[in-house]
Amino acid sequence: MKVKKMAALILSMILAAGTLTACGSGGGEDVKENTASAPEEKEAVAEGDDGTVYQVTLAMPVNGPVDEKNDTLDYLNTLVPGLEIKVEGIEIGSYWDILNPRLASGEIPDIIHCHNDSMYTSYLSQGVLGGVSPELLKEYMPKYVKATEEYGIELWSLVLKDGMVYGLPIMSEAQTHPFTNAWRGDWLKAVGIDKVPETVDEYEEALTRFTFDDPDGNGVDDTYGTTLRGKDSTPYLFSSLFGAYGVFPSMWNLAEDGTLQYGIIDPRAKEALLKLNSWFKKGIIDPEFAGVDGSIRTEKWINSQIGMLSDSTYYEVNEGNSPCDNLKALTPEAEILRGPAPKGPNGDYGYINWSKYTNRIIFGKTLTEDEGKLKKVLQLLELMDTDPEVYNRLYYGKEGENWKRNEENMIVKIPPYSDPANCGALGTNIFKDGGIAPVPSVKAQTVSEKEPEQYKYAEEGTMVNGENYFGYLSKFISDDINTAYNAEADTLYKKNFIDFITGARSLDEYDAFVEEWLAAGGEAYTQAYNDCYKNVESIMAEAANIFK
Ligand SMILES: [Ca+2]
Repeated sequence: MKVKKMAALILSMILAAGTLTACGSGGGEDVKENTASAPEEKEAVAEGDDGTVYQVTLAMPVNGPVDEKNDTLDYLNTLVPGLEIKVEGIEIGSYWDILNPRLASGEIPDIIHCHNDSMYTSYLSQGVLGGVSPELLKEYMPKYVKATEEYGIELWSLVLKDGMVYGLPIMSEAQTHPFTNAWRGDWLKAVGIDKVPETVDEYEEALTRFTFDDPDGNGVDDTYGTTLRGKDSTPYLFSSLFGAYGVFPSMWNLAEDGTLQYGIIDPRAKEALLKLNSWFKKGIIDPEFAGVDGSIRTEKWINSQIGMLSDSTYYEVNEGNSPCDNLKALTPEAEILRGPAPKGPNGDYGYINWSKYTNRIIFGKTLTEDEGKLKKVLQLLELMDTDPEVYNRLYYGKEGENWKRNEENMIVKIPPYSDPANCGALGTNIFKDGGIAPVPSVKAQTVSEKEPEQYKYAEEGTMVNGENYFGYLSKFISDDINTAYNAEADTLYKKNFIDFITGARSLDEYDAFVEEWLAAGGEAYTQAYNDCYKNVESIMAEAANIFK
């Protein structure tokens, strides 16, 4: 029987509360909807060359205070003469709840940050959005278009319909290599292991010793090797272990006949489950894992209840993030090491990666209806997204006053601006939780020079490259198909995977489970996915053709 670390838990909760305050949701309703209007004084906004001042509205999700008059907005209004910009910073948790009724009533922002695929398809079909011709985009946003050529020109398929462009695809290189397992280096040393585990067998040995050899040296049997996100991320749970057997269960594989097949169909998924089931029986996986979500997982790590953080992002364990700072606040001697995905019996290994296709900035039809306004806004977006000086000013404030570069050449905020709660008057919270669509080179000059070292394991292995697994196709699948699949087949899949790991269902019945999944909607979904694959290929070809 494991002893619960009550004192540690309580301290963690206090720390978490402190972090919340520090992150500054700014206290409830005042951030619900911060409408930051341009200042009333007319001299703040210059007339454009056509003698007109166009009103422009940006809708952005925010998670911190944005004062009505703020420095970022004042600066934004100086960038392109003839634009008077209004920013609607809407609290991220209620973003769609607030936007949807407004759009339905015809109150449409000109620029909308869109991190929800189904909202995009829904707005598009409702006629809320406006399309821009690719020629106009190329003329007014040449640097942005050039950056997409380098990143992957097919990206435009995310915002393309019938030859018109309904927004900007956001480029996010970090999404193409996010995951890396993290280890407690001090625990490895304490149990006599002198290197970060690299194979399935070495993982098993370390997790076993973490469970039974008192790695924290307190004389109490109170630790496990690891926990898994059985509650909120079953399809991606310990994906690197599945990778060791050559298959990611919830990704798609191109079969020899040219069709896409869901990972769970591949019998190698069963091999990985057999291994996980044996580890569960051995007691080296947290027995509570079925109820563990992302935040409980992090809490167990912070409280030193587990020694390996699976499916962790490489940046999650950096200084400035809770899995690093809160762990070290409780256990100052804790050492965090990143490591490779476990190598399996046939030499396969690798972490899952999301694809390069991520979110969108979308255009309201109010923007595209007036070409004079549209041209100026495209110029504005070009400046915001491709000029590092403009980007840094909008996202961080003034150099030397609000931010500086550290020894790794990374942008760090100067206190008190490191706390978003103190940035209401500065206005930098406007773009902090969503933002516009900076090109990769602009984003790259803000991060640590050590980043490539931190994500190197995510790019290693035989299983890498998110595009190889077609997960991005769900961005193009209609809502009703996704909903129908999620209602039955996907629920059945998640329940059975947990049961196979715990042994509640025998893995002798794996083939029967696959049949049940197919019958419950898996087969129809596979067909829809394959149909989508064929369509998307032509949309991508069109995108590449238009923008080349
Ligand atoms: Ca112990």
